[in-house]
Amino acid sequence: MKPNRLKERMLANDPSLLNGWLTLGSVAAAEVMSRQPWDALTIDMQHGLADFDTALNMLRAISSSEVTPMVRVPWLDPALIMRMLDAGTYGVICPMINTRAQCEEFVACCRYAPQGARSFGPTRAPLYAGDDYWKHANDTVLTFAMVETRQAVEAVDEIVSVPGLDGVYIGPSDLSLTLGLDPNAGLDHPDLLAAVDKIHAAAKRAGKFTVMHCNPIDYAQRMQARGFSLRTVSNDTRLLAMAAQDLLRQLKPGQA
Ligand code: 3PY
Ligand code: MG
Repeated sequence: MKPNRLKERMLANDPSLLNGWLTLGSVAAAEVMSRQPWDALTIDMQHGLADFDTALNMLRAISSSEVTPMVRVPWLDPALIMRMLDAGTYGVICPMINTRAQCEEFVACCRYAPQGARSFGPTRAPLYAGDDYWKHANDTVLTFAMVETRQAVEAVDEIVSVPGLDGVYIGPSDLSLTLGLDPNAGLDHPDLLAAVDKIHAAAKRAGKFTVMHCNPIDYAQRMQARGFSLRTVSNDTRLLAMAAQDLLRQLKPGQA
């Protein structure tokens, strides 16, 4: 089976790993992004614009490069999680995991028996991964539970102890909301940072990876010192808008 380069680099504790975030639901944007030296690219099916067919074609675009393809599914929905796995994603990020039972259900969806309850029928995955996909998928495909609520922070030790879970993915915007903070402006609030540090410490104690979602680029720089396994930085929509703004500021000073 084609190795999961992201997993290999995370296991090697490479501190520089970056994940790009695809919200536009655009195959062309996914293809362009996959030609940049990201370590992983994630198709956001929760808040992004991709439906199943588009996400499938985005996976095809990404997997014609060396970048590891991942998907954030819209919810803890076994049917869609298993379809995205069959479509060949090498990582699944599941939002709003608040309890150990939800985490167990999520991981079971991603693992073939005897470890889990994933149904067999990997239609596209072997075309990308190789014919022995089914034998090695359990150890290769990454599972990340999003810890992004006050409730999840309180249950974090139970969540991270689920066997087969590879790591936690911290969503600072939802976490801010449930802590009573501004989801855009509260990113450096001490209460949020204390919750982030608690999640990170629990994951480390359990031997799991931690991924931090960083929308602003300078936030990703500030977060590097905290030693996350992977940082998600910005997204395709923002990058396009920022590049256009920068161009217009140069060519139409005073107007943009
Ligand atoms: C959050 O910050 O809540 C996220 O889900 C990141 O996309
Ligand atoms: Mg969220």
